[in-house]
Amino acid sequence: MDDDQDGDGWLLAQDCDDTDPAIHPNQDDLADGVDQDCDGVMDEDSAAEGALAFSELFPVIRSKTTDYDDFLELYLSVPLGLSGWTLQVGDDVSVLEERREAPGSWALLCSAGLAARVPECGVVVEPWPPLSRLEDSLVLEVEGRPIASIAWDASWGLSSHGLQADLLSLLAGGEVQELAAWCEAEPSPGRENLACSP
Ligand SMILES: [Ca+2]
Ligand SMILES: [Ca+2]
Ligand SMILES: [Ca+2]
Ligand SMILES: [Ca+2]
Repeated sequence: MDDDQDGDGWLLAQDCDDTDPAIHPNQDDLADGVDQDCDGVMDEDSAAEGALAFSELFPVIRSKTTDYDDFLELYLSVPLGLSGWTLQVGDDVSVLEERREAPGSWALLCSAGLAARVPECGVVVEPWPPLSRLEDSLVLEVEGRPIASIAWDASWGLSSHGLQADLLSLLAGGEVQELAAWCEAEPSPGRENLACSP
């Protein structure tokens, strides 16, 4: 019986892909959405601060009627996988699980319930954090390293809509800006944000 089909020296029990010799527990985990080192956390060795940014926030608001209540959107400047990452909202810590690869540069983070209804939701956050506490900050971390963060700002004037980052400001100078121009907006989950009008 062949216990090491790909010949990388790791048996099936430790090798999370025994058909690919470039995947085993001794590998560096590259920024590519694949867990090369089989630890259940994606891309943790290569994710650098600023590699992604929050680009939309839609907390629960009772007056909203859209299907997309309560989601977060991230803009990814490199094709990072997010499984095993953590999201801190205030004192609450949740774990991310990627259900499908991000289409293009956008990752949509949802509760398990919303992900079951809305196919664009690619990353389940468990448990879904209470985003309605407007005084909180949101910090996305991998293995204790913060990669992206954002803090609620009262000047955003959150009322009947959610918030989006102005894409042109978010990517000013070719780099992802952490807290660029934000405005109230209709939801555009998993799609390019429109520019905030002046
Ligand atoms: Ca193997
Ligand atoms: Ca392997
Ligand atoms: Ca890993
Ligand atoms: Ca990887």
